[in-house]
Amino acid sequence: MAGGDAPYGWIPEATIAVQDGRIAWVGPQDELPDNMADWPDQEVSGCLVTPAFVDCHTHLVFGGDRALEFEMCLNGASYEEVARAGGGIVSTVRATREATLEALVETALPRLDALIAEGVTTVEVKSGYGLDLETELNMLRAARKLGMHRKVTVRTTFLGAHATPAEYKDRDDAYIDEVCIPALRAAHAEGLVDAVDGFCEGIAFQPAQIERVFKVAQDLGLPVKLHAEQLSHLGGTQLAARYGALSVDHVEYANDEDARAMAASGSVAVILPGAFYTIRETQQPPLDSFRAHGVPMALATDCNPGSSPLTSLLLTMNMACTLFRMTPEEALAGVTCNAARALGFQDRGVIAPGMRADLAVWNVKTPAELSYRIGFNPLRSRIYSEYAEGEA
Ligand code: DI6
Ligand code: FE
Repeated sequence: MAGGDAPYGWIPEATIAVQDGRIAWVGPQDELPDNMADWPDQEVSGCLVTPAFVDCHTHLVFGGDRALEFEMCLNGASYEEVARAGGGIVSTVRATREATLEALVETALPRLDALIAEGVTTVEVKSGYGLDLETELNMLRAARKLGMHRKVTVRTTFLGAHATPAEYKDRDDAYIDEVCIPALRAAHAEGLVDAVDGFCEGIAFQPAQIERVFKVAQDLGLPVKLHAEQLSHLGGTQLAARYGALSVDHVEYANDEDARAMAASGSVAVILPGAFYTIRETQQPPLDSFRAHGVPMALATDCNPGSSPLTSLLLTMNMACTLFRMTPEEALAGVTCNAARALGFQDRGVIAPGMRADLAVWNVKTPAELSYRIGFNPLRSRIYSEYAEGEA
């Protein structure tokens, strides 16, 4: 599987030459350059090699879980009753504030291991369940530690503008100015932030409030991304495009004008079927508009304890195809090259010379099998190129 004109960029009977952790050459095995012919080789027959997977949108680090809330809802409780009973994001905030840094790492590792078991080598992890300065920093410290405990690349995203905490009830603006922005500055000063995100939604923050956070991100030289148009159309996508966002995520309620703006800004549409499925949303993201305007589409688990307790990119691919009619070729690009682009990486997600040798070897005959199966993991092996220094 490499960049090229064939569907999926597929090269049958291919050879991939690797040197110092990077792809040196890829092509039909009978065209291997002579100067590489005596390189040590590893024969893998009857399988498919793809770029290793990238999960570009996760909330992997958090305290507690929301299983009880799940049960309450299925026993007929309304979202409001759940919230009054202390459920929702608020309950995760409480558990996350009570957790030690070590506990945040220990509870996230099994979720990360589930992703790694399906060929993931790069994962994005957001803050957003602390909603006070120290806990937001602790979440990002925990995210950084995940990359020391496992052979993966971790990208961190500051999401202080995820929700307004109870102590700032009905004082959203004060929370943005007194907690969110100071926490962003402190996290950046500690080297904990690779990008800045926000939740632009009626139940969270208005575009003008998000823009105050984006202005600080811009001053700090940090790229932005945004949870936008998930439950309604608030105009977050246009704001994100104005700030050249790496990605706009969820986008169920985005429209053709939004797709046009994203194409102009080079933003990636990150499609999150796990949340659509869990909250039983009915509005589908405008895939035809993204296709028509050439907006790259990525897929991610959005792993979080409330709206998407999902730790499988393979199932995410199947959901995107079955629920949104994404093609298997789009789905594979969605968890490789487009997901890498949503994180600002240019050195992974494609098997091509100069790219990191982050690879996944699958016991399948065709790439479509990766999206076709439900709850089956055909991974044979995962190759993480820890020797590839820096970016290409
Ligand atoms: N959108 C979502 O669906 C999650 N956050 C967001 O910005 C919800 C997170 C949770 O319910 O814990
Ligand atoms: Fe999310």
